[in-house]
Amino acid sequence: MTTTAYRTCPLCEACCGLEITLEGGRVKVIRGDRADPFSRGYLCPKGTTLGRLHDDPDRLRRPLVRRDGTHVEVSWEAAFAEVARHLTPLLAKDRDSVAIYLGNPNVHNIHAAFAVRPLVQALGTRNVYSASTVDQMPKHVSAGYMFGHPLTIPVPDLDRTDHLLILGANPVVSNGSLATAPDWPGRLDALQARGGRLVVVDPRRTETADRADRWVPLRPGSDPALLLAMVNVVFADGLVDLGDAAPYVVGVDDVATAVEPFTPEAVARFTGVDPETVRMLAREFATAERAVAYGRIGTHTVPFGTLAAWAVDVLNTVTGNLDRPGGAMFPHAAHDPIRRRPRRFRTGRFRSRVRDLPEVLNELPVATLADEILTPGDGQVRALITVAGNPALTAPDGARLERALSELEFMVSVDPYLNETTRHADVVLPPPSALQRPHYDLQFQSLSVRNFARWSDPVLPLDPDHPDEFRILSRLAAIAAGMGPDTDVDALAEATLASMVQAAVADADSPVAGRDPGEILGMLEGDSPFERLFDFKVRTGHRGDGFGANPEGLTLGRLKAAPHGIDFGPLTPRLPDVVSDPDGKVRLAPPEILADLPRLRRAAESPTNGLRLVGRRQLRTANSWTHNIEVLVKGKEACTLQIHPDDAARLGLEDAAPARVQASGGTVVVPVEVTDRMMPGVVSLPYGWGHDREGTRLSVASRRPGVNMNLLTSTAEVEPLSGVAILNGIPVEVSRA
Ligand SMILES: Nc1nc2c(c(=O)[nH]1)N[C@H]1C(S)=C(S)[C@@H](COP(=O)(O)OP(=O)(O)OC[C@H]3O[C@@H](n4cnc5c(=O)[nH]c(N)nc54)[C@H](O)[C@@H]3O)O[C@H]1N2
Ligand SMILES: Nc1nc2c(c(=O)[nH]1)N[C@H]1C(S)=C(S)[C@@H](COP(=O)(O)OP(=O)(O)OC[C@H]3O[C@@H](n4cnc5c(=O)[nH]c(N)nc54)[C@H](O)[C@@H]3O)O[C@H]1N2
Ligand code: SF4
Ligand SMILES: [Mo]
Repeated sequence: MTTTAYRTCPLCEACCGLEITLEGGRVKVIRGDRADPFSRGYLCPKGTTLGRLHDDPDRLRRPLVRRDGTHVEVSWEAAFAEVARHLTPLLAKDRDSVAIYLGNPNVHNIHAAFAVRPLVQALGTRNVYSASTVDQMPKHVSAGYMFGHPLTIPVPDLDRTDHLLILGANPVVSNGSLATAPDWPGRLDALQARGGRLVVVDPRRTETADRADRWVPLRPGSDPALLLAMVNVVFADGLVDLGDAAPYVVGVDDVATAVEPFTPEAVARFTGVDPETVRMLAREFATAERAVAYGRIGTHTVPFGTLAAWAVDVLNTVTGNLDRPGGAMFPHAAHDPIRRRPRRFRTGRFRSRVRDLPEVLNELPVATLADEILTPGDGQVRALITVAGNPALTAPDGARLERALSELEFMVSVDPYLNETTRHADVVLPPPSALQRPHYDLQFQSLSVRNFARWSDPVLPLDPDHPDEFRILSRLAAIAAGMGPDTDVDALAEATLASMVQAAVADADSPVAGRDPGEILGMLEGDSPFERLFDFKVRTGHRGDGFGANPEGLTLGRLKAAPHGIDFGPLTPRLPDVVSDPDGKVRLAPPEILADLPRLRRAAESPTNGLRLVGRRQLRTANSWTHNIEVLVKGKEACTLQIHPDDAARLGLEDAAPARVQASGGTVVVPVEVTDRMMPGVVSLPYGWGHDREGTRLSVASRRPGVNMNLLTSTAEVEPLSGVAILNGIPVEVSRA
């Protein structure tokens, strides 16, 4: 029997709607869902492989426990008992002795979105790490200081802008990040078709730069200097105009003073961009009807990541493009609470033990995880939980991190694969596949270029005896809370729900303020405690039905009745509503950020020469983990060192021949790809490769391993404001191998 199901793709931030044809309970074909109002049928090659990921024989179906060095299958009961046996005494003695690492797929997983926070709370450890500190943390920090909340991140209004300036992002390949938009290629075409301009700043002439009206190569790590020089020109030319945002913004004069030293001439040697180009970029941007700057990975995972994240929003603001159509706007997720409490953002509420690095968003930099494991003393990390993460390949200095993992007393991983990281685990708890869980984008609705909501029911049923990921994580939380391995997690979730309802009826800002908790509980929809928790969240959100307060509003049932998703239209201006700083203002010149400017000035005054390494993403792979799907990795060698022809000639390197790449972190040998895509002086390696380890179960990936570029990155330095690792602009030496 042939059936059709609709589901959001969980593999990247574009959140495409998929149409999945099933035959006899197996996925036959996956296409883009043309009835989806947001993605309109778009998908990329990865989206077609969810069935293959589900059917992958290497995907774990049963828990593994390590016995005498090899992983053997055990029952769920035995696996959880093993976890409890090891974690309970460690936690009883010192909660900080157990660390947790949360990887990227958590943000695409509604079960994790609900279950991870209770797990972290139950652990009560300071040693919380995540992929955010190899990714977007600088943007959270700058948003926190500027707008009051680290999740108040403005996104480019892609569909209405006339001038899009992209720095350090390649959305034609990555499909975008911190800017959810299915079909970036189509949306960029539309921009140019309506007469708009696309400018790309990147040391590599990327697939996005190929479509641009102008490609501006720059030296890695220098984006904030370029952006501040542009702001300098905007002030010098009298082009400052804050538009409708003016009443809500403070600190414009401080910015004017702060950018004075950053003239186009002063930063030219550092950025490699000549002053006339900077002036032209600034004037084009400031005089465009509607313009927006957008920066991503290449601007964040660098020594001045927070300054770059901030400078992007400063440029948008002083040119009148903050919170206006075609500029940088604030999405409004359907489940957002009706009112957000004002608070003042700060970091450093606690610090890491070994290197004294500040906490940011209640977590510590993953760059220091190995230090915490390997350095003896009080508070040493002895056990690690990983959930959907592969830090052995994705964190800096992977070799040292792997050594640290091998020295742990105990490690448990919630992960569907036995890979470079989980091979170190004593217990591996595999979740069901993505097609076996529901989907709803709790995070990406807040980063989306249109307001939308889409719920997807599971496409395939759970396998007998296989708990869903919500229950797996809840059971870990119960163990961490000292309740033992056999807790009834459904009863636990119902109890959590009851206390959430109690809190809501007592909260004057809640749409259910003053109501009878029993009545609210009785009205909840959903077939499982998880669904009821979700229903409660959506119905108390600003588009929710408020349990009768807003009868036309959303409920789980209404979302289920709209499998293609619901489009709430383009973004609308909402600055006064989103600024959650206690004084209700956007702080354009946060002192915490300005304090880092002297460091940038010093770097700009004495730029260093030498080859620099940057990373790149590839359309057919997602971070480090879809490499076990044959159709995604077959064909031409993908893991190559891209280098400009002049550099290759100078170093005696030939196309396709192996080169040795050396950095302070380590050495790799990798085939060369000579290409004028690279600017001279900069080389590029893809990231996510290095599948050549013993003890994994990745039969396809291990045949085409590539090299791990994070063998070259170092943990010696982190970006001081956000703790993000330095993954781009790495000094390297390249020679023939
Ligand atoms: N040099 C360099 N390093 C980088 C980057 C770079 O550009 N250059 N990029 C950084 C960025 S942006 C990121 S986000 C990080 C990513 O870093 P990580 O999150 O550590 O890495 P992923 O490759 O996304 O690993 C995902 C893991 O989750 C597992 N998984 C997949 N689906 C599920 C699921 O449904 N449930 C569970 N429990 N597990 C699942 C996979 O098997 C895999 O082990 O890497 C960072 N590292
Ligand atoms: N196909 C695919 N899509 C993905 C992913 C994937 O692995 N594969 N990963 C997903 C994840 S987790 C994320 S976070 C997003 C990331 O999405 P993007 O931010 O678009 O990531 P990249 O494609 O790595 O693009 C980073 C660009 O920065 C450039 N760059 C490096 N250093 C500098 C610098 O100092 N300045 C400037 N201006 N540019 C620099 C690089 O040359 C590269 O072109 O992609 C997501 N989408
Ligand atoms: S762009 Fe590709 S990987 Fe990303 S959501 Fe769409 S189909 Fe999935
Ligand atoms: Mo990421």
